[in-house]
Amino acid sequence: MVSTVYAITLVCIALIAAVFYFVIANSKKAEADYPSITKKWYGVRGKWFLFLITLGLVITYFSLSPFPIPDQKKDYPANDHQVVKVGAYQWYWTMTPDTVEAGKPVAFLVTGEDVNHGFGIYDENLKLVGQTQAMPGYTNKLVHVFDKPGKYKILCLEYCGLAHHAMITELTVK
Ligand SMILES: [Cu+2]
Repeated sequence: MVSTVYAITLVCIALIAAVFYFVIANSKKAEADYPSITKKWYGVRGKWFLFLITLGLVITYFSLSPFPIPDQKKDYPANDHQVVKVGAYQWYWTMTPDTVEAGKPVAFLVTGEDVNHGFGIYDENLKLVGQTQAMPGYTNKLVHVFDKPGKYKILCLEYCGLAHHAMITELTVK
């Protein structure tokens, strides 16, 4: 068995060496053909580049509209939003109120009270439905409409110290 593997290894090494030899031996000859090849393929490369840029812009436009981040300069007044104030601490959340209604927009005003945290809302199947950063000195706004009533979990999305994993609370959607 060992000698068979040894023989196969030797054959493979010889094959790879032969490929290297072939490429090196033919690289000199091919240099004469370069001008005609480069003239043709540089044109193709330019068009391909433009195509990729255009494709990237189209994909970006359609995957980001509607833009998922709400306007941070806007106020989200309590008369047409359910406003929930969220504070992130090492290692717990404060959330007032902790119950909202389904079908109406909820504006979460999220801040970090000590270090950076990540405010993540998960549904009952632990699928992420919305998230924003919780940063000291800033109030980040997250607007979400809950389609389904239920118990949603709030988890921290940014490692913030020893008990990061224990930063769990619950949001009730009626
Ligand atoms: Cu945290």
